Amino acid sequence: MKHAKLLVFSVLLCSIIFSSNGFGQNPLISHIYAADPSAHIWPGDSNKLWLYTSHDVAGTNHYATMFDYHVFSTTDLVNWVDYGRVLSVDDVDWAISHGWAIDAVYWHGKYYLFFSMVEKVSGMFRTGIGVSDVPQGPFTNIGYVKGVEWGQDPAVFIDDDNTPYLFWGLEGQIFAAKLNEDLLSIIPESKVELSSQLFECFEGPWVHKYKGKYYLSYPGLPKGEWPEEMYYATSDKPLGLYKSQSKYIPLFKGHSSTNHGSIIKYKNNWIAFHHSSWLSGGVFEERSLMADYLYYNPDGTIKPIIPDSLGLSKGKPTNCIIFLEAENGKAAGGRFEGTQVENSFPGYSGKGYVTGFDVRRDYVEVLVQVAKDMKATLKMRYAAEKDFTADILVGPKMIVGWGVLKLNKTNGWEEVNLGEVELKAGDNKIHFSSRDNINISIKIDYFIVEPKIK
Ligand code: FUB
Repeated sequence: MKHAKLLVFSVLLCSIIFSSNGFGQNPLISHIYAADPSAHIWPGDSNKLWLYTSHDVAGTNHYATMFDYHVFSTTDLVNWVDYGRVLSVDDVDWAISHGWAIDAVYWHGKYYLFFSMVEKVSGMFRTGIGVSDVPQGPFTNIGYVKGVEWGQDPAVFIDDDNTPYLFWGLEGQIFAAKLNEDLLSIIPESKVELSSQLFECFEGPWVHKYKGKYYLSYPGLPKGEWPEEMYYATSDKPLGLYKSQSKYIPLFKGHSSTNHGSIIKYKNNWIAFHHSSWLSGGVFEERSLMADYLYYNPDGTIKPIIPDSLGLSKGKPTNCIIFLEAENGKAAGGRFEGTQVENSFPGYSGKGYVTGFDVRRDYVEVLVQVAKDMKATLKMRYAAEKDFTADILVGPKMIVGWGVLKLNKTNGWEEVNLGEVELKAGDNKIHFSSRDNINISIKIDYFIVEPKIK
């Protein structure tokens, strides 16, 4: 309780420090440190906005420990869903460390995650590719893009004629090339280095189109000095020549050492996603997601943004739940043992559920990642033929044992509120098993964690 009060106090303090307007929407997501947001709206659902992000590990003050990625979605810029871990260095056989910036693309019916990780054998950054049938992942590693060396900070841009381009950049250089149809390699003769056309450029390219022009935005180092600020350049063609414009997110209060962002039009508004250190409260610390409306001048130049805590919801309190599919297992940092994934229950329309809790040691486990110690409400969707007793343990390493719960039989699928749990900063597991299981069919569909931030 004391902790919860402290947390509420520090969130309020942040709002007061960064704006006089109380609750707002920056930082955009308050339960997890995340950075490098890539925003997308996928074909077929213009109502939903997706964010693909990297993840700063709680308690670290540098980027060498970055290990995994998250996906978020919203349909109203007020209520958000965090789908948990969607890929980690552990799931990428060729990689060893540095889960840095990412992007995603919908291509021929599948969703591809482009990510930067350091390769085991060479020690250099590669541009990895993961694939999923659904936008929220998890993603399965399928290799890396051939022809790209030191491939940090990928951004994929599909032009109106359906040509796929890859942009990437690191340490003062930004490159671009056409991708081959399978996305797994670039067309070497199309490769260009754009750095000399981009004032102060350092890394993190992103391309969007406005009124027929290509806008290449990127974090740059003013006069070669940290921290980064956000700049842009414009061109009539995706591969340049680009004309340098100006900064569109200059230094602001509570910036982090880096910035990195994406620009997208959603429901008739242009939005700039980026990051800061507002949630960790310091400079050069763990980063948090930011979003601000972006406006153009009549001549097509971008009006500089001064981030404020009102953000996209214009001060309306926002909400983000963590939605964890039981069947995702190891791909999302979870596990199951003795149980199996099925999807044949009559009337079930999801991807899968976990069943087969035949003996007490059979279990399903999901991973919950948060920035700080916090309380949360835990919900679960399940189906059971009879009343039963469950063991549900929540904590970093199961050390915060939480409960033996009597759960009722259900009438088909039911989502139930299991009560309040304590989460620790960093990785937590939710571990479910059943005590009295003989002849009982139990099916677990998903868990929902609702962090109590405000
Ligand atoms: O988040 C890790 C790295 O920091 C990114 O790849 C860079 O763009 C910078 O934001």
